[in-house]
Amino acid sequence: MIFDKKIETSANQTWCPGCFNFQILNGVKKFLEGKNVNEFAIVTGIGCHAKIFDYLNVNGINTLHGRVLPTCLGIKVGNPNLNVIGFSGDGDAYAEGMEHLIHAARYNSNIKYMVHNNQVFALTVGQPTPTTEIGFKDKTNPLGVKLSPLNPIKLMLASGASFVARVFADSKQIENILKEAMKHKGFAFIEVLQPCIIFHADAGYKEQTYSLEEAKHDKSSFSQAMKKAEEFDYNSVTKKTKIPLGIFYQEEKETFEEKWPQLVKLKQQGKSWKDINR
Ligand SMILES: Cc1ncc(C[n+]2csc(CCOP(=O)(O)OP(=O)(O)O)c2C)c(N)n1
Ligand code: SF4
Ligand SMILES: [Mg+2]
Repeated sequence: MIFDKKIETSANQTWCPGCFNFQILNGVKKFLEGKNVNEFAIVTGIGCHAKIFDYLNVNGINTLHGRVLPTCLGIKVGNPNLNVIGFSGDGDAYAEGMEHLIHAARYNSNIKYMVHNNQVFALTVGQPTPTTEIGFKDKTNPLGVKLSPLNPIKLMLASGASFVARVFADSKQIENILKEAMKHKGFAFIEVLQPCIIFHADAGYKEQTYSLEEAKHDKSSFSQAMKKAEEFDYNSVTKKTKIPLGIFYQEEKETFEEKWPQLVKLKQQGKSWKDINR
């Protein structure tokens, strides 16, 4: 079946009016238009971000909180021909699912992964996550967050990810980065700055962003990528803050699937792993 313009399901969309998740949904829909539905699988975690699962007419799994990446890997190993796209929240990816994130970068399976980073556990009404800024207050942290935020871009670079990108929750940026990620052979990590208008408002992030491509950033240079990653520390935004967007780093290297070419061959023959030992 080829996607027509109605990629959406009839599910009632329950994001808050004006939520930036709508921008992400629209970007993904644009990216999927005209493509074959049978070639895709999507996986989501638990949280506001995960509702995207209900709104896209694509097969997949709305999995457990923090378990998007192992679920993606399971699908990919089960059918290496599928284009697998995972969607997580920042809590999902950087708290509950942190161990999987590091190993996904190491494994370099050919899966694409988008993190909706709103710097809060939004669905559970706004507790701080590992990327929440110092000073953020809520009922669970009445004295304010004291810990420095994690920098996921630096973490992904250090973990060996072969494609590391950040975009703002803008439908055009989502569509474009998905196109680039899909062309990439290997694990593609895409962080999306997605303000939560209820629990973590857009404190002027968009205004402080700039394009790495326009700044002529060399995405093949690991040291340049690290320098660019350090420009934004996820703390409060001021007029001096610079937030680079685009591809920080891209490298061609052997994928998880290529390490076991027998797997792909077996699948092509309609056989499974069990047949190896027969
Ligand atoms: C293992 C586990 N821990 C905690 C929860 C409760 N829980 C459900 S949604 C959620 C917040 C999700 O936050 P995030 O991943 O950032 O997604 P967002 O809602 O911000 O899109 C939490 C903590 C859960 N369902 N499972
Ligand atoms: S709580 Fe925040 S992330 Fe969740 S739907 Fe509302 S605006 Fe969007
Ligand atoms: Mg969140």
